[in-house]
Amino acid sequence: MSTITQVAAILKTTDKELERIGEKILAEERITAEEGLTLFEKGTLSYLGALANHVRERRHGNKTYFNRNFHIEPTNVCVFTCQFCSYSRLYAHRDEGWELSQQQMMDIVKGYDGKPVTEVHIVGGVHPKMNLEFFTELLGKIKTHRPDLHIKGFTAVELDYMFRKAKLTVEEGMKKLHAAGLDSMPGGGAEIFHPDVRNVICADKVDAEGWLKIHEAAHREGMHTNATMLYGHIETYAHRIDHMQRLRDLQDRTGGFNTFIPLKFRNKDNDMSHVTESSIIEDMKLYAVARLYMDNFPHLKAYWPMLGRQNAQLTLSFGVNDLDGTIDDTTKIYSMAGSEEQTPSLTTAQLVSLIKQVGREPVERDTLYNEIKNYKDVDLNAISQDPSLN
Ligand code: V47
Ligand code: SF4
Repeated sequence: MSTITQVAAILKTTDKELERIGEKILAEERITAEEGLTLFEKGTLSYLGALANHVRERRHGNKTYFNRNFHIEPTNVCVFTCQFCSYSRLYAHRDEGWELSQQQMMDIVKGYDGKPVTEVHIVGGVHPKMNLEFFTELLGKIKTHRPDLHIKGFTAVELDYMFRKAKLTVEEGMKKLHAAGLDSMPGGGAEIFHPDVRNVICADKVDAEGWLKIHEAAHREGMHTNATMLYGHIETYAHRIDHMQRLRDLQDRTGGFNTFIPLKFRNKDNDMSHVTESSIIEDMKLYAVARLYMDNFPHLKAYWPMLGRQNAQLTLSFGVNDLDGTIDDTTKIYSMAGSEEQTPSLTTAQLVSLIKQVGREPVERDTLYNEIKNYKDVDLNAISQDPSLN
């Protein structure tokens, strides 16, 4: 059955309100905040999944993107006290954490010499001594060593702190980092924008307006950025819609966002351990509504280290068209919060086969979604025996 027939069949069996929203989506009309809320409240998994899959295939066909990247986490020492964070150590307890020197970070970069990675993702805690100067120097060193490596770095939370300490405006700070070699920004630190939730889970870091202002400045500088949403804790459906609405509004103004990345709250070893994690069904519904609501975001990403590999495969039927990357990493932010993925690293062959196993077309991309290689017709045995893909 084609997607269209499938969707049509489902639309017939549901209530009038859902049917009307579904028809709007099929006609490529934007849905309102109220309609988004209705999808969360009344949409069944199969209904939302069929619609989201239709939209995903309308945009991207069967393509599922990934990139070859590695992460650097400069420190887990952090001046902030986000309740959901299992990873940070306060400055007063910095002996329990780690702080990498520029040399140590350059050693990590040099460890990838000759390997076909295209991106380094740099993100960590907010350390009071790792300032704008420290990071502009680091960016310069990375670019001198490997000019073609795309540097995606720093959440709006880290930048807000750095710019304020350096007494620079957001625009001035962003120009400086861009000139030093920063190519784009990841989407972290967004959490839930609504103050009723933000003031409970991460009261002391940059607020919604500050986060959005930094991303807007990056877009005006000609850089692309991502946006996240930490979901599945104390927020309501209305808070999720409010969050997505603010992002959709900014995207209407700038067009600078590449990817929306819902991040599932994990509850191990943090101050929100009493909060039950969301079910897989709720996770899939969230991905589907995100695909339907964020109509001006080209890409929807599932971050497999947090969801687990099989659930990440499942999201590919609920609107997702990107699985981040091979990551090859010592990333601790999720393993410390209870993710199944204790060693978040996949070879290219493993990632390609995960995507192929669910009938999708693996496409290696760079950070800006330029296609590097389509693996549709590549034999899995050939991939696993190719040393450059391990
Ligand atoms: O902002 C922290 C999240 C984010 C927990 O842009 C948690 O490509 C779940 O933003 N349970 C940082 N999540 C990571 C991030 C990211 C990751 C991958 C790709 C990109 C991208 C961005 O991690 C934080 C916070 O929302 N986080 N603790 C937790 N217990
Ligand atoms: Fe610091 Fe980020 Fe953890 Fe918040 S989530 S405490 S800003 S490392």
